[in-house]
Amino acid sequence: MMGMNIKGSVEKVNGKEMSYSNFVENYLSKNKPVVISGLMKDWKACKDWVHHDDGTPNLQFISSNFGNSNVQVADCGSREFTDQKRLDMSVAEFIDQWIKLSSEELSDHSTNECKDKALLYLKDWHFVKEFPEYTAYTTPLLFRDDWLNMYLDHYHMHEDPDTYKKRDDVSCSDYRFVYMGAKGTWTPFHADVFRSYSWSANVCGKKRWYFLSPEQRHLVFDRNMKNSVYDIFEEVNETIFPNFKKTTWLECTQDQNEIIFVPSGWYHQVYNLEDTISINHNWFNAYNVSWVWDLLLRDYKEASEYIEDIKDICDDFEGLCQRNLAVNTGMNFYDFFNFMVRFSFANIVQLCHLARSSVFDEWCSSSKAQHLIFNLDSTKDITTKMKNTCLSKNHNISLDFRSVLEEPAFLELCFQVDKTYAFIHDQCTLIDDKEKNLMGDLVDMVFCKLISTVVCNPEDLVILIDDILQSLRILPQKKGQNA
Ligand SMILES: O=C(O)CCC(=O)C(=O)O
Repeated sequence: MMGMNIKGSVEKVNGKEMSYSNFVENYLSKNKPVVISGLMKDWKACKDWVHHDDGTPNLQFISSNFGNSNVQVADCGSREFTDQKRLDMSVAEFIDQWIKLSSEELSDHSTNECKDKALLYLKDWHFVKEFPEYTAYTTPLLFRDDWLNMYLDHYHMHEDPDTYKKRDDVSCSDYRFVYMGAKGTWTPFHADVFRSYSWSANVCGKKRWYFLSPEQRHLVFDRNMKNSVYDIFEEVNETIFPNFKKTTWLECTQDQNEIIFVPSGWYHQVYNLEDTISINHNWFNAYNVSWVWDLLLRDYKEASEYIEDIKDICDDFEGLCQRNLAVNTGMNFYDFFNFMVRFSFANIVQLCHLARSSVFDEWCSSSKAQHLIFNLDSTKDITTKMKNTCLSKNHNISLDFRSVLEEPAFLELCFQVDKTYAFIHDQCTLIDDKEKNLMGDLVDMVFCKLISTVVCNPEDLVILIDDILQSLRILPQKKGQNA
């Protein structure tokens, strides 16, 4: 860490003593990193994947139970563009190589011969998607308000199956991962996908983290703001990165059974100080969804500038920019808008149920109702920012409330949204009977006129949310006053 200015350590707190609102107030809404203990007590992964005598990974257990899974493994010694080179192999092959390398390391200790061997790091293993019935862990309450994974459990991110099928099948199925690597494996300097939040839990081992706040982002880029530093411990070239010397850092060592919260847009570099297995999720919600849109807009501008010179000869320049955006960033404007529309509809359905099922006029002051209203308010803010883009000009977008309500995936999304906010706010779920038809439920409601709504552009969504919030907030009050 020669020459780097470490200004402090990431705070550590006991998760058993922290309420949800405390976490929101102090970390989520402030976008501040924290290490939390006490949230992994009953995880099956912590029992099955670790040797309890010495805390090392139980590689035999993982290989014999999940060895056939095909994964991507990073070669920590080889750089490929902005990341490490990736290799495809089975989990069993990866573990065989790990065991072989560590036994050679022991026998070659005096000769240093193992220095040239590749240090392999299994990353982004979609473990929950592949082994849902095993239930390796349960997501702690603090991280449950996860719009991204809730949506991806029922919908694909990309609407166009021909263009994106291959990518969707594996890499975009969800953002819940297992990471496994020997001591010395590491992750280069980066900020997370979509500028989402992430949490990362150490099932065994120790990690060292180095953090740079988003306010200092400009200091780690080259003069054109195109490329950022890859490895903060390499000699950073001052001519290319003239401002790097001005950076200030937070550091921390994350122990076994601790979970680190990585806020939006914070750059970080990570080292496994011991043989380590971790579980991590990327997610976003009302507090950081603006980061996602800001990134999409910035990446879109970059994508269109990059191919500016073919604009005049290109039949569908806009379409090409959006395809490139989806490939490079992981989603494009249309993917994001479709997501926002469906997620808003699901929140609206929940609010309608809450309003109808409550006998009290103050139904909308319950923490669950307030959360749903907050979600819709933030969705409205983001959608307002989308108004002056191609989304307003494309006449092929059409999401009507009635058809979406009839999608089986939407029904499932509604159940999950209901369960999630009931769990967070310790309230009962509203929709008990899976066979119940949501349409039928809504028919007798004053605001069912909105069922005929068709959303064709961001403006329509803004109007819909405004309309719904106004009706829902005002109607119960009026009812009370009339009674
Ligand atoms: O554990 C690692 O090696 C990297 C994890 C990471 O970058 C993250 O969770 O955002």
